Amino acid sequence: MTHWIRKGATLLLLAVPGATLAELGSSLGPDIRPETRPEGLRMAATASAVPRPVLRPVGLQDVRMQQVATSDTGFRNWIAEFRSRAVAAGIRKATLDAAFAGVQYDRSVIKLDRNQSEFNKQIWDYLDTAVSSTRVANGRKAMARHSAALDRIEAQYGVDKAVVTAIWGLESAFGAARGNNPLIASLATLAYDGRRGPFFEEQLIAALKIVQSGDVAPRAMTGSWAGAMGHTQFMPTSYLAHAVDFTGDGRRDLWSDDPTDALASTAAYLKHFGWKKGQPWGVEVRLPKGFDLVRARRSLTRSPAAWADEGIRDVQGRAVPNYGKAAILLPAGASGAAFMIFDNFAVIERYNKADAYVIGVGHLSDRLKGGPAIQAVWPRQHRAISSSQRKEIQRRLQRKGFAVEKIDGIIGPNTIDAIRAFQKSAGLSADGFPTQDLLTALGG
Ligand SMILES: [Ca+2]
Repeated sequence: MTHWIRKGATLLLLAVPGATLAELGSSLGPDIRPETRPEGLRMAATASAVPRPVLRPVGLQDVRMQQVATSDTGFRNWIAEFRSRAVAAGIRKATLDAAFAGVQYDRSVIKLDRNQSEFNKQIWDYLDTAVSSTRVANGRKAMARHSAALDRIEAQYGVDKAVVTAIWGLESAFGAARGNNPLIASLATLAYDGRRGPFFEEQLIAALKIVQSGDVAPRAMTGSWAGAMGHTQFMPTSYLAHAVDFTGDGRRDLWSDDPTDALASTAAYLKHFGWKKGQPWGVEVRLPKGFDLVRARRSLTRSPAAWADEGIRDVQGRAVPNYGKAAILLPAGASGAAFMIFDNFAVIERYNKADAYVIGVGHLSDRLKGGPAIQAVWPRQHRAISSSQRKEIQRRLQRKGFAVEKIDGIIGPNTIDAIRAFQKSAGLSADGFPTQDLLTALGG
């Protein structure tokens, strides 16, 4: 889990239209999903191997105006106050003494937190990295190396081992980039900083509970700068809720070289959120000419047979088997790939809500199993659009009378519907995808 998400904290947006917002923690990291997930998953951190589909916290501008607190004295005072809140939450004084020994305010963490790109990455650029030939090759080796553990994990949780391995690949490059920031210091710095203070304070309390449980020594508790831990980048609250000791040594160990507990914890997490055994995340499909693109939306689900009746087939021209109800997703709009996605797509979203991330995990898992690359050609001529351009699209839609709830630069379902309504009225393909061309078509 890498990305971050935080609760309540900020939302990040993704570039991909269908993608709505993911709250990620920060940009490249861990994830955690805020409110959608009770416990929050992780989000993560930056160190992850794959740049997360980018996200940028909403409200960054405001944040920049705030004075960044950097006073070490202020940090010390904050810790003193925090300790009483932690004690009230059940953390023993001895645990606090051990965990905070030598902890210092870490300016680099704040710098990373503020350093968010204004541009979202286009999905094809993200997938080039997320599912590169190197990652596929490394993933196949990792799967072979850990096949015994992965088979046992799949048997116990019913979650496709290739999906678990793919998450591992995106979160830490199969363990190569687990993050070596001291977790307590990073979380305390972010909690003190206050931009997403309550979220990070909750994570800090959870981290202290982990230390208190004896699963890991404070100094061995490392992670991404935003608090995502170990091979599959669990945030502390997700750890408390879902981590498992699969090796049977009495510790839920996400940090050591052996990824077994981390992989099992990820499978347990996906199972908890409703993974359906035997169901794919999605299947690349081709749409028939004349398909009404407004029907490509998450809220419209039909059986694969019903979609086949409309002429939707897999890339080999076959009807998709009946894996359960499915929606059609066009992550890059009218051009580029189309996917028939199933309920398991939403389960992977519990790791990171960005469409690009979920497709990255799903497609990498397919490739690990020997599947082919995505067949469609992406519209690589489309340049990424910035947050201010997304806001401008919303402003122009509003001016033309299309209902946009908020000018926030977040291309969520409401904005997508407004884009589609405009496109229909202008005789364009109603794919709801924000592009530079759309901005131009909307006029000044
Ligand atoms: Ca263990």
